Amino acid sequence: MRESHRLRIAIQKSGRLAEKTIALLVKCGLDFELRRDRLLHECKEFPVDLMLVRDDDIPAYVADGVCDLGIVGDNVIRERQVQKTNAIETVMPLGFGTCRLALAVPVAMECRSAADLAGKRIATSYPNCLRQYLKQVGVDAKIVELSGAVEIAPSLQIADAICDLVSSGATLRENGLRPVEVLFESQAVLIRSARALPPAMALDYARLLQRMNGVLQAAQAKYIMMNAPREALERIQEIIPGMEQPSVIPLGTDGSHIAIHAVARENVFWETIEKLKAVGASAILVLPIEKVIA
Ligand code: PRT
Ligand code: ZN
Repeated sequence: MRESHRLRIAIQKSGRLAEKTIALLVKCGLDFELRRDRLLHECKEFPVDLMLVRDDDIPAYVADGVCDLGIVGDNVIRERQVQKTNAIETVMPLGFGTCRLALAVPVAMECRSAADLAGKRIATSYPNCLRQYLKQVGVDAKIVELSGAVEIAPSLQIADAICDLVSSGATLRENGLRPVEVLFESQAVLIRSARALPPAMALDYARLLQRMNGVLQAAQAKYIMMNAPREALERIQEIIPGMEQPSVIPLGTDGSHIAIHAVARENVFWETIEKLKAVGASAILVLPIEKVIA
């Protein structure tokens, strides 16, 4: 058991999740000096230590209680299937690192669904997820386990198809492959150890979680201001996505025009602004929000 009463969070040292994980923690007010040659980083002003490790090791560190929290791709959790032991819990999705685990085949191969892969060889770094999926859909195929560069397996003729993470799809295209089935969608998630935290640490955890929620909600939300004819107010409330009760300020003395200030819980796209203009709104300002605390 650890002696320290500081929360310890396992995060990816370098790779696709590293930068956005750090950015999220900084927005939560954690202040630390990153040194890639160091494993543990103490945050100033908040009792949290960061442990920088390989993403594949994060579930085990959290499950074993070496760390209390972790930020890792849901795909890694699924593949490790650590959750089955009830040692870790997924707290919430974090909205970055989005990708999907997909089955893909050479463009020229006749294949419409997983069923057409019966008797074929499928290369993957996700053997557990693939095995479970093939069982679910009742397809009997041979799994060729590779630790990387899965996309070149068909051209090397060591497999007929692949099962790999896809985000933009460029890697598949560059290798003459096309997706046929999506096994699941994934993104970075916050995980925690299922063990109860000592009371002081539980309080720090609750504070950190509130900050994280505040940052994630703010990422979507926008503050919007505009002027409009008073009779357009109802239409405007219908147009703005997730708009809460707006502040309405009369303009001038005849009461015919108003200024509207409001928080939109969802992003405000150009289409929305065009609709607002069409009902008579003008001087429309859309501002980012840094934190949302209910
Ligand atoms: O060194 P370490 O072990 O920590 O890192 P790693 O090399 O194992 O993982 P890394 O950094 O590549 O990915 C970390 C996490 O990012 C993954 O576990 C996913 O949760 C998430 N993620 C999001 C992705 C992708 N998108 C992704 N596109 N992980 C990998 N890829 C790879 C994919 O395997 C394929 O080779 O990118 C290629 C496909 O990308 P597109 O954009 O061409 O489709
Ligand atoms: Zn890894």
